[in-house]
Amino acid sequence: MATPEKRAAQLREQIRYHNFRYYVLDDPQIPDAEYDRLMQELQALETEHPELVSPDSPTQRVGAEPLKVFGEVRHEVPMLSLDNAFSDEELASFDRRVRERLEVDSVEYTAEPKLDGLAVSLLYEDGQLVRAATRGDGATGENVTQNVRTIQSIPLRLLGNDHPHRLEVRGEVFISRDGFRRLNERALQQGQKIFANPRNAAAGSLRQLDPAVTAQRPLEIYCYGTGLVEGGELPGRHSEILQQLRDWGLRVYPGIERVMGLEGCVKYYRQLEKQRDQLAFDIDGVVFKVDRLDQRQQLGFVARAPRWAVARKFAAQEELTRVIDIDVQVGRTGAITPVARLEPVFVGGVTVTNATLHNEDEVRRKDVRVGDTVVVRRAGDVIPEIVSVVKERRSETCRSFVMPTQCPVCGSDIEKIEGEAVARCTGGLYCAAQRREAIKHFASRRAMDIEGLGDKLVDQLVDLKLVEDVADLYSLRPEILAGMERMGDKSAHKLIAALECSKETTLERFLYALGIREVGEATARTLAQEFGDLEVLMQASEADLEAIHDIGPVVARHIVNFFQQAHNREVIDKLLTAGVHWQAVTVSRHRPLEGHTYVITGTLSSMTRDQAKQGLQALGAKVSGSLSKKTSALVAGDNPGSKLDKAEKLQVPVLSEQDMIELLQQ
Ligand code: 9MJ
Repeated sequence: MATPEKRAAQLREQIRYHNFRYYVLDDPQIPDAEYDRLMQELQALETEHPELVSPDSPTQRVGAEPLKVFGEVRHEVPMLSLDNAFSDEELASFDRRVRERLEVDSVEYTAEPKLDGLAVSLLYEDGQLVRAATRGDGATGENVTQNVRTIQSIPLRLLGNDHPHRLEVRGEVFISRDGFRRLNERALQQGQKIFANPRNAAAGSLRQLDPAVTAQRPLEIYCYGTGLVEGGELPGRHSEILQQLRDWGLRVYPGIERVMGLEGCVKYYRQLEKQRDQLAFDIDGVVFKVDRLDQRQQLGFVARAPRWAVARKFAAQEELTRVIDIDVQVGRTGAITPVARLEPVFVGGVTVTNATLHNEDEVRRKDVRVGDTVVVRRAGDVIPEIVSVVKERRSETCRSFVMPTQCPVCGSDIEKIEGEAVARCTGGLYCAAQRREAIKHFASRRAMDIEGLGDKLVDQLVDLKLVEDVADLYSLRPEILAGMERMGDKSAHKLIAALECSKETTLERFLYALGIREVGEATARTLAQEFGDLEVLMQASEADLEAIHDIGPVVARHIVNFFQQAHNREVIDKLLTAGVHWQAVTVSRHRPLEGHTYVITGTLSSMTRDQAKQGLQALGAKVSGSLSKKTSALVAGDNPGSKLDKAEKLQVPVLSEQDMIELLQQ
């Protein structure tokens, strides 16, 4: 007779294996009743011998107490998002860029369905699931470990014993169409709110504070990649890594294929598009990824998406509805956008009541009139738009849109500059609509990240003149906030805490938050890195700004204009006085390689290509992936490939690794 300890281990091993057959392979080997008996025996053993319970025991999926809030997880390897391709042409450009950068004629891709769920990161240490997190903004996500543990298709312990010491697996958590239907049926029976679509249901379920609730939700996963890998190695191709993940008991979509070149991608896409409605779950496109990891490394990434992958989105979903009215919205920079108010219509998983018409020219081009029957499209999570008018259904009473000459919010003149598509309200921050939008932008996640300051609240604060500029936010008092609609004592105090917390920021976030025209996140970062100091930037001339790579005359003028306005300087002063602060940014002023462009090829022996790149950039150089006559020099490591020949043809100087090191040490 086995000892209780041995028997428990045996049972766990068996249950783990049958879980894998059932949830991952969808191919159970034993009847449910037999599985239940194994589970009951293990539960009985663990009740009798609590010291035998281990966190990765199959009985321990719902163990934890409800949380108050989710903790934060910083992703050690950022979770990138994907660039989209909305047409075959865009897919072809992606493939062309990849081939050009790699200097090859054809590339092998893996093709996988693009699930419409939530990206998650699963961290395994020595084969045990130790942490799970949502993607969040890609840099930081929420710790949802205890919820993820309740998802049966996610192993608490990997099969086999040849895993890296630390392995981060990434995938999409979702709810199948059938699961979604059952979930909503149950909600209806219990008089609860129903979910709009499977994606919302999955998001809502994963972000439950009580894991016992999550455990009741039919969440599933498909894994599609890895992040951090330490103490071990993975194969050199994405397709092989996916196979390895399957072997470790992780659930990977079985229909993922390796395809050759653009032609292979298009063929896979067409096939899946046809099968889309027969799949058990919603997908919104196909993801193509360069299969060879060495090629991926060579391609790198831009902003928040890798250069080696693209999501080819399916055609948008469309429905018919009627235009009830056309009026205009005033944006943060005064841009006047005509908006069609629609009879509510369910399209792409949500009820749509408004659609943007972009600008006056667009209204004319599409000839949309009040009363028209129109095709509305909602593609993925993109803003709904009117595709076309069904002219056959137009009646005599349909009325054309007239662009107002005065701002509907503040009454200031609307001006349209020759050659520009957009008309603007000239009211600036006198206009309540512009103030409102400026405040929303200031508070937004990627700017000052003030949690709990929602759009509706900003509207009230501006309407009641409690907040006239962004700095006024920091003098709000909890008693006042608590009196607002849909606010209470608790949320008021939470918001005050969030405001307090937002005061500690970075120069780049602060610059972005100010909402200077044409200064997006990337420009804000460049400005922070180049100037390092707000005061210095505020004194900069257009010429100083234009001297910076990436900043053109229009942006430079907007920046100088912004800081020249006394009003803006006052607001900045008020913000700093309120306690908004950031850590000093160190800038490298020694930029001897400014204006030079380098290309690096081949394998370096004393550093990685990334390190070399950073070294050159720190001295002001640009590092590019492709050679041209304008390239200052090619740095060639071992096995340099065709770039070396090309450099010789173009008469571009070639540096050895040693030459580059000497350059860096200058
Ligand atoms: C989805 N959503 O199905 C990726 N994804 O890869 C697949 N998402 C992804 N891959 C890198 N299949 C970033 C995101």
